[in-house]
Amino acid sequence: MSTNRTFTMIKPDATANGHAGAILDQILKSGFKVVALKYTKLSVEQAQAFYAVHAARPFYGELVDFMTEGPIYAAILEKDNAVADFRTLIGATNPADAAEGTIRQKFAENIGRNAIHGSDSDENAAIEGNFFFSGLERF
Ligand code: 3AN
Repeated sequence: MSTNRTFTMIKPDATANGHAGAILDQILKSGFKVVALKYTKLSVEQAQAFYAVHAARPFYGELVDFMTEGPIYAAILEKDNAVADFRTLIGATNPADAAEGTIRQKFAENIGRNAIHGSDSDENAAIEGNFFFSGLERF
């Protein structure tokens, strides 16, 4: 059921800083099940396409540079109310505003280098999951 799924990336900052294991542990302990998971590195073209919705924003170039600077973990996750519950788990976009104990409060550097992505709607969760994973890669 797509309404029970979300998509995430552990971004290059958190991956390079060795936080991926702790972040995955917190995700799993919060009740999310892994449907698909891969360790990969986005090309500039892939990052531009993934963030095309932000193409007009002033931070777009910076965002593409950041998201292509190193490898990431991409995953589809399953849980009741997945999109909203995952946004709560990761915290506000700006880690300075993120609630205590959230992934961004614990692991993010700043609003640009903010450790983790979480889909903002069921529709985008499906689009983003399809961007990274074929049907054969989901269990
Ligand atoms: P979220 O990831 O919390 O849904 P969005 O969709 O507003 O936030 O932004 C997408 C990504 O763009 C963020 N995860 C962050 O990496 C980057 N971003 C957002 N706002 C800024 C900003 N003011 N400066 C630099 N990067 C930003």
